Amino acid sequence: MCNGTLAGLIALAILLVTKRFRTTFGCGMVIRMAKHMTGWRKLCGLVAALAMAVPAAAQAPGSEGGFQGYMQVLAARARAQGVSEATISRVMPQLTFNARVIELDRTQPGGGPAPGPIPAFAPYRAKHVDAVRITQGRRQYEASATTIGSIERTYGVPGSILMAIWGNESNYGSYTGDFDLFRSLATLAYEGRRRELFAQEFIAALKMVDRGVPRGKMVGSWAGAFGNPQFLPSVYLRVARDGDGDGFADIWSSRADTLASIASYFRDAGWRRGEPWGVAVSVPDGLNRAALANRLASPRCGPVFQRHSRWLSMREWRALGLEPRGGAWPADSMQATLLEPDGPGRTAYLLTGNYRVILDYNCSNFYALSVGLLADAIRN
Ligand SMILES: [Ca+2]
Repeated sequence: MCNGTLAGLIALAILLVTKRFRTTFGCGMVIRMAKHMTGWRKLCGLVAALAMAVPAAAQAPGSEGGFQGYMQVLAARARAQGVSEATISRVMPQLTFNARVIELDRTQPGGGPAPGPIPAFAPYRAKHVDAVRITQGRRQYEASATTIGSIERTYGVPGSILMAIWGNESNYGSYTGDFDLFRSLATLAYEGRRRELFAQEFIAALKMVDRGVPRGKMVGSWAGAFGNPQFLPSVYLRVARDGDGDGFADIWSSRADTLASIASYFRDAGWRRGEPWGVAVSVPDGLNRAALANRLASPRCGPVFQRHSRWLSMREWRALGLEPRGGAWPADSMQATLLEPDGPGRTAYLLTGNYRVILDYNCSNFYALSVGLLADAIRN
């Protein structure tokens, strides 16, 4: 059906007599199109032709008018959740739609066409666990040794893991993003692909300002993550900690605050003190993988967990002929799943419950393996 036909015809009549329309689009083209149509189809065709002639910004879903209307909805929700009027009126009236954010979102997994086959892990590892990142991690670790000791005692998370998260998220703070967070979050909420998620994060960001975080600090990635650990606003509100005792959880410029905040995240997500994240192993030829398949479907991050075997104890894995590639076996009773990221015959990993905590931070096997391997390299 052709909607808005009457309004379209009136607009068309006005435009047909304007010089601007004739020069930018050309009556001849519309008339040529109309000759091939009859009745309502002709009317629809004329209106469609008119629509093409109107600048895209005036009619696209990302229009400024629609965005500003949605801002009123978000402001009402924020008020209902106790955000102060001062913060709302300070932040919201200046916001505009950011088309670049939507462009970037559409290049993400889930934002465009279905992904192809899973790539090999080895090239990813070479890029993310490289000599420069290891050396920088060791240097940062040494510079923070006292702070790290205190954080390890308080939270039970190894400093090497904290370093590896920091290194993977922002290359130890060297890039943290320069998008205005409110503008990004409001745009992503308005666009609507994951509206509820981003609407909630937008309101959480307002609450951060209410809590005293300077407006100028609210800068980060296009997707709304910010600071050294690339937290989302709701994560900041939940776990950010003041590690250096100045009263402010400064995950943008304080190393102690950054590391304490990552440790706080990991403790909350269930990190078990004293346990490894996993161990690299060799798998014997002829291991019956079908018998080890995981038959549980995970409600969250399904494709990530699908690649893991079912849980067995280290003792059971040893009995099946697996061998650690350097280092010793973890405790016999510890449970682990098997992941062979590059298939049989290549390095495989036995992964503990602590690996799941890294996945909680960022649900990707390649990410979590890189964090674990970078942490091991920094520590050794
Ligand atoms: Ca602080």
